[in-house]
Amino acid sequence: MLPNVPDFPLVAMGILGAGGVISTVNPIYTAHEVHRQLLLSAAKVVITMPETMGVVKEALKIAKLDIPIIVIKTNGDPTPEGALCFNELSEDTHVDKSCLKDVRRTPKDISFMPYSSGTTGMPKGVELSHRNLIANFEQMNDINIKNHSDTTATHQDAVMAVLPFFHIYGASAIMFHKMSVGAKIVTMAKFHPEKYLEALKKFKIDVLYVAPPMLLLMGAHPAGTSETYQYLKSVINGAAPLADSDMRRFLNKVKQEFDFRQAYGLTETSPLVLMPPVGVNNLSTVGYPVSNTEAKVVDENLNNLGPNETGELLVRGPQVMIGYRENPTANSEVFTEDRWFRTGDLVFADDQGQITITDRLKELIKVKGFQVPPAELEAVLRDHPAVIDAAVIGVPHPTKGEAPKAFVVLKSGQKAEANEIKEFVKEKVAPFKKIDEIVFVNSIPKSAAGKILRKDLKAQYS
Ligand code: 4UV
Repeated sequence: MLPNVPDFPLVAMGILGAGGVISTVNPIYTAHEVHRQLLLSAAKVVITMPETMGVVKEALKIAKLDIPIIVIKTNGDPTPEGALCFNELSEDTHVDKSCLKDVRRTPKDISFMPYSSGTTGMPKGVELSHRNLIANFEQMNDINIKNHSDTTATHQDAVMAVLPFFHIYGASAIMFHKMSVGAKIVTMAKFHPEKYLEALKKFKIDVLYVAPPMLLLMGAHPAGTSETYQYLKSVINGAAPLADSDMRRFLNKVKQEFDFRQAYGLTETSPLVLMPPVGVNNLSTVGYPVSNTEAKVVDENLNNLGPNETGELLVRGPQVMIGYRENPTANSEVFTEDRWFRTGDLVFADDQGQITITDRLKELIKVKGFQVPPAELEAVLRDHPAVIDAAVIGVPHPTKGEAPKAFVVLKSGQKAEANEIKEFVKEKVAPFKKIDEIVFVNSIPKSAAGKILRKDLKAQYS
């Protein structure tokens, strides 16, 4: 449970070296959110900052767990009570190495377990094996990301790591992959527009990974000039759909030639599955399947569709997760019998097989590229004493991409203000998940099987 600090990769590689599994947690999560992940992942130790130690302690209490906490200190403050200090542990040269176990792992062993809600329901542990990740790094190399991050005798590429390492994008594409190709990683623990723009110039950042809100900011912020972007060689956008206008505004600011491409991926696919080759002309496409990856577009009955027909994207390849941890029901929903993985995204492929993402079939909401699972917010809403039922959908938002909108049914005879319910939710979830708008309704539209008919809500209220 860490922000992007330089110790993060040390912790990550240390866990792998000790034969452990890394499960990352957003450091702005509440105790309510953290306790769930602690239990689901059967955590053995928590590594965090002194600032978030209180939340971790509370989460451990709710989860009735008693496991060690290790803190990373960025100043000389004393180590908080009840914690071990990472900095002291890693500087201890008197460790008796003979007590370290000889760790043997196979490519099939789990290495990384971030959380994703997938197509439906609550966040689930995504089991990624060593092979999944290594395969994806090779696929990234193959699509020419490597050419932009080669370390030579005279040059070392510099990559900005502001996208969080706790999310698959920052963890895999930036932290692990960039270490594997010898690039320099410049970490930024908290996003601050001016400092970020200044850092691009100061550290001569030439490889940049962004999500749409960052590109929007880079195009519009007065502190971002062509000088700010003078070292850029490669910019890759992913995690959410990018508005054409935001992309154009940014491209107009950069006055030299550089490689701009959109990549598509998911937590469940380590993440990269689609990316255009260098020199793509069509900037809104996410290109073709990366090497050793199969992709197909299907209708609701899983029948293959032809070129320019929109349907769900299914993929198969060595980067596709082992499965959701201890969740056979969710696994049977996302994997077909012949192991095609259902992405829950609507796409079409043109005559050349070049793919464009058009919409999301799954219920997941993406706020600034971060996952907000409606089921999670609905569960919190139903915990409110005056609420009997609730449904949450994503609606377009000018800066965040999407924002959660809730439909709430009150218990008969009960009264509650929208603001009070919003506050109730705010206390239980991280700030980016907060509900933007609440609409009181008499009932939630549901299928015969009891599934919320989000499409109907969207059609009626969006
Ligand atoms: O599971 P997740 O939160 O994972 C991600 C991963 C993003 C990427 C993208 C390119 C990379 O090179 C990389 O390393 C990491 O966000 O959310 C997965 C969902 O996000 C949407 C889509 O709905 C996925 O199912 N999404 C991801 N990339 C794009 C996108 C994109 N380029 N355009 C539109 N939607």
